[in-house]
Amino acid sequence: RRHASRQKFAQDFSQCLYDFVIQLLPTTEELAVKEDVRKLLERLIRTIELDSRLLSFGSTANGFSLRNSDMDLCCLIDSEERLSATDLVNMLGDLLERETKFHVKPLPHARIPIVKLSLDPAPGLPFGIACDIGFENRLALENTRLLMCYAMIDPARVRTMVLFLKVWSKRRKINSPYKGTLSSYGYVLLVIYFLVHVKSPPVLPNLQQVPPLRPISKEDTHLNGHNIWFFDDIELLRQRWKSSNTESVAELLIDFFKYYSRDFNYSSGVASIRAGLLKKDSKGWVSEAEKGSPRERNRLCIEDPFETDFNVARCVTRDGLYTIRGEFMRASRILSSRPERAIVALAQLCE
Ligand code: 3AT
Ligand code: MG
Repeated sequence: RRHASRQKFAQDFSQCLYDFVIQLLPTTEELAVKEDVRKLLERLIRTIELDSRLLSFGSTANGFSLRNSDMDLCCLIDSEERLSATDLVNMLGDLLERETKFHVKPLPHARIPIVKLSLDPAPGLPFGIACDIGFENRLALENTRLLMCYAMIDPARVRTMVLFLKVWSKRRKINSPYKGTLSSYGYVLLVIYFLVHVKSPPVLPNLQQVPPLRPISKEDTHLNGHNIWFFDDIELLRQRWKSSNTESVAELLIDFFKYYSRDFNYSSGVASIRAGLLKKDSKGWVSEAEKGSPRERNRLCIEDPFETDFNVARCVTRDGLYTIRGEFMRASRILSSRPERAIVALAQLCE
């Protein structure tokens, strides 16, 4: 009877998750407005740099976008002689200020120089638009493409899990790197790590380890010294790769919360979607707090798939991690108590 009731709950909860996530997807109208904005900005940028392209990355491009999510744009310049990112940010800032209705905030001296733009809400655009434009951030375009490929292998389970966790982490207020918690990008990597390396049998293959169909040269696989190769022929992969894991999205989510509330070793482990579970020691990512520094860098360690010396979770503080783990435990508790109705569990989770 226990087993049957667990099955029943998982089935209902899966359906609730699908229904919940669907109504949070961006409308086609919103997507069209965003694409128009991208084109307009691209036209303007070309008056400064003729050979430039403006590409979308982040959630608008990887299939993990929620309604009203911000736009991440990256400007690529194909000409040989180009202005520095700092000059570009200043010039573009001035231009957009003059020519458009956007509120413009150039940040020429940030670690990655960007121009921040926003548009006030208007009829037909009830939440306005927030947009960041960066320059030459080719690694971000590649990691966006990697996440998109993972989403496409098993959209029903992967996208539903990721989108739910994004909403959940925002509602529970544990999705702001500026305040010591984790970025959306970090949560997505935790989900993929879990589906590739923790679940057995795995739900997803490791796209960075699938052998290439034909030999490829080093120039084709490296960007700024980082190996960015991954298997991206998704059509082929969908024909050949069939996961023998048949768990429902609800079962996977319940297990996800359980794993990150009690099984993942936060003090010594590094989650790497490229290489599985690694050790902080072996990457030299020991907590700076332990070395007597007030700056806390490596409480939670998530390796970037390409920039492997970069800890995506470096902004997570001791308190931030405590809060995040507390939230994983809370979610796990709610789901294991299996309330009478799945919809109640969902509402409680996102309270
Ligand atoms: P939202 O829908 O905006 O919440 P998102 O998927 O757009 O989620 P982010 O805004 O966190 O995710 O990040 C946008 C992209 O920027 C994702 C990734 O390509 C890049 N990025 C973000 N944070 C990092 C990071 N710490 N290291 C490397 N790339 C990053
Ligand atoms: Mg974003």
